[in-house]
Amino acid sequence: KLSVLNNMAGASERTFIMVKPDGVQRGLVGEVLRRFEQRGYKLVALKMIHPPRALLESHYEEHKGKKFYDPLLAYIGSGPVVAMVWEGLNVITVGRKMLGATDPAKSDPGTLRGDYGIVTGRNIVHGSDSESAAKREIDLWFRPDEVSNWVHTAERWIYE
Ligand code: IDP
Repeated sequence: KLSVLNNMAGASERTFIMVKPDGVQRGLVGEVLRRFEQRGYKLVALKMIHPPRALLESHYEEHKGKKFYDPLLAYIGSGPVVAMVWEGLNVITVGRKMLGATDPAKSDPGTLRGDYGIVTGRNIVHGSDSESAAKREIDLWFRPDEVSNWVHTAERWIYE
């Protein structure tokens, strides 16, 4: 029972993670999934989608007007992506650490971008950077019925 565990407060935090078109083309979908899954996070939504322009304009609205905006939308819209929602304690912050820095050259080895990327414009994965971004992005990419609530039977071995 969840309520028996001591350190599960906050374990329902969710983040939006996306394998970008380069990650899909390079066969890294399984690797991204594997890392989050084996860390102990719970996968609650997953789909492949070739994102329409309007969705990307909304997703990247904070970058509108920047010099990398048009190339960014062309890049992310160039093929299917794998969108997912992961749940667990501190998953937003820890997920960003698992991704590495925006610029793969500044990402530590052991991070996804640090292991598989070289340039910022092909940095393989996206992850929400705050609670408000996570909520906004999950609502943008998934309908409520596409997100599953399920009990992770290993959670008493993941949480104290
Ligand atoms: P983040 O994805 O690590 O949160 P943001 O600054 O929000 O980083 O930028 C969103 C995405 O835009 C980056 O992941 C990257 O794909 C792209 N991007 C950001 N800055 C540049 C740049 O200077 N050149 C090319 N692409 C960039």
